[in-house]
Parts: sequence; structure tokens; C-alpha cells
Amino acid sequence: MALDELIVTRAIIETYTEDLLDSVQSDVNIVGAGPAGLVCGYYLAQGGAKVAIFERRLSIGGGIWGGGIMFSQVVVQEDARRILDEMKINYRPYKTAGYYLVNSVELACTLGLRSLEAGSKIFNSITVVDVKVEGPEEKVCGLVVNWSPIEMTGLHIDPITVGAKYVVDGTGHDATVASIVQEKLDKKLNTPTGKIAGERSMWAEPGEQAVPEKSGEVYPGLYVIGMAASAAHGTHRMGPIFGGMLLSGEKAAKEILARL
Ligand code: 48F
Repeated sequence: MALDELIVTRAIIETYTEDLLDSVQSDVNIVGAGPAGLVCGYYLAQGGAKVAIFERRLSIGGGIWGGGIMFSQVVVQEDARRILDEMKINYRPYKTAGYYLVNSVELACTLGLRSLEAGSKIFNSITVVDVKVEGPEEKVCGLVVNWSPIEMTGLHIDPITVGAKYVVDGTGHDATVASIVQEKLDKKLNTPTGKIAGERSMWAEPGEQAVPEKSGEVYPGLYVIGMAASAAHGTHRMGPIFGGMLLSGEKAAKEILARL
């Protein structure tokens, strides 16, 4: 077949624009395509919600890829094994019962694929710089976004706004969206300190339990999941064990679906 470069150009621009236009208003905007965000997107989309995930980097997967100290394996504990089964992700049992090893490259790829197959839209290279709010309580109802290279170069170019019934902060240790709300709206968060408490030192057992437990709405319209939930509520870090991240995304998705 003869190839025409201009058709390639038109095809890319038209198709991307179609997707982005379709995501100007969603049911849920998820910030961050790490493990928690991808699982949240999967369950939300599977439940019929219209989901747009915005990821700052070119790649999805957040902190999955490097496993533990770049050894590309992560541990998932028994409690979360059913999610691996449901998503058809391979794992190997370790010789100590209840610990399973997952290849981190496979985990990142498959979580992304399952989320897309379920119907989530994933927009990479887009950085969330602010939230959109409305009403007397200044409920979070969308995001202000810009191309990551624009943010990185500091060019003075205005971002644009997208809308959603709920926003999910899956930005990991920085809890970026909750931080924006804390700083810009001067309102209390639904956390023990009313602020982002900051993640506590390593203690995997309570840390892992806390991640799904504390995943939830911290401000009208804004949910925190994964390490963002840990940072917001001041719970312990846990290292390269990922069950809590997966369970966290599932829990927030189910809570939001019940409210849509
Ligand atoms: O950091 P990340 O993987 O968060 P998570 O889903 O999982 C945490 C684990 O990876 C690991 C751990 C497990 O024991 O502790 O750290 O809670 O993924 C967060 C994603 O959010 C993106 C970031 O690039 C990463 O891919 N992100 C952060 N800030 C923004 C953002 C932003 N402002 N806009 C868009 N994406």
C-alpha cells in the first residue's frame, strides 16, 4: 500500500482530539496512573463510569517498574491475590505462605491494559496543576491541566480545564491534588490533622492495612488513594509490597460508583 504522511498527521490529530473532547466532562478524573490509579480506573470503568486518567509522565505505572531497588519484582500479599486473578496477572508463590511475586514490568503493563480494556481513557504527558471548584462549599469538580513539557520548561502558557463529578488523587507520596486543595482553598481536609499529615516511617503491616482503610473522600468531591492516602492520613510506608495499592484503588472505585 502507498503511504501518505499527511494522512498519518490527520489521523493522529483527529483521533486524539476526539478522545480529549470526549473527556472534557467525565464521571471521574483520576490523577496519576500508578498502581492505585490504574486499578481505580479499571473498577470504575467496569462499573459503567466514564473515566479519564491524567498522567504527568510519558509512561504509566508510577513506582511499579523499579520493583524493589530496581530488582523488577514486587510482592503482593494474600489479601490482594484475588485482584491479580481477576486481572489475569501472573504471580509466583514465595516459599513463605501468603507472599506472591509479580514481575514489575508485567504488573505495570497489565494494569494499564486492563484499565484501558475496561474503558478508561489514559492521557499521558499531562500534568495536573490545579482543581476546578464550584458551589458555596467549593466542591472539587474537575482539574486544570497542561502539557507536561510546558510545565517543565516553564513557558507562560495557560492550562485548560476538564470537569468530573469526582476527582481521585492517585499521585503517590506527594498527594499533589490534596496539597493543592489545602494550599489554595484554605479548607480543612478530612484527615486527623485537617491537613496532609505526611507519610510516616517504614512499618509494612499497619502501613499496608491503612492504605485501603484510609482511601476515601478527604474533601468534597476529592478522594485520595494509594500512597496519597497514606501521606494525607499520616500512616506508615511499606516498601515494595503492592497489595494495599491494588485494594485501595478498588475500594475508592466502589465507593464512588455507589454515589454516581
Ligand atoms: O507513585 P505512584 O506509583 O503512586 P501509587 O499508585 O503507588 C505507590 C507505589 O508505586 C509505591 C509504593 C508501594 O508500596 O510505595 O511508591 O500510590 O504513581 C503516582 C503517579 O502519579 C503521577 C506520577 O507521575 C505517577 O505516575 N503524578 C504525580 N503528580 C502528578 C501526576 C500530577 N500533578 N499530574 C499528573 N500525574
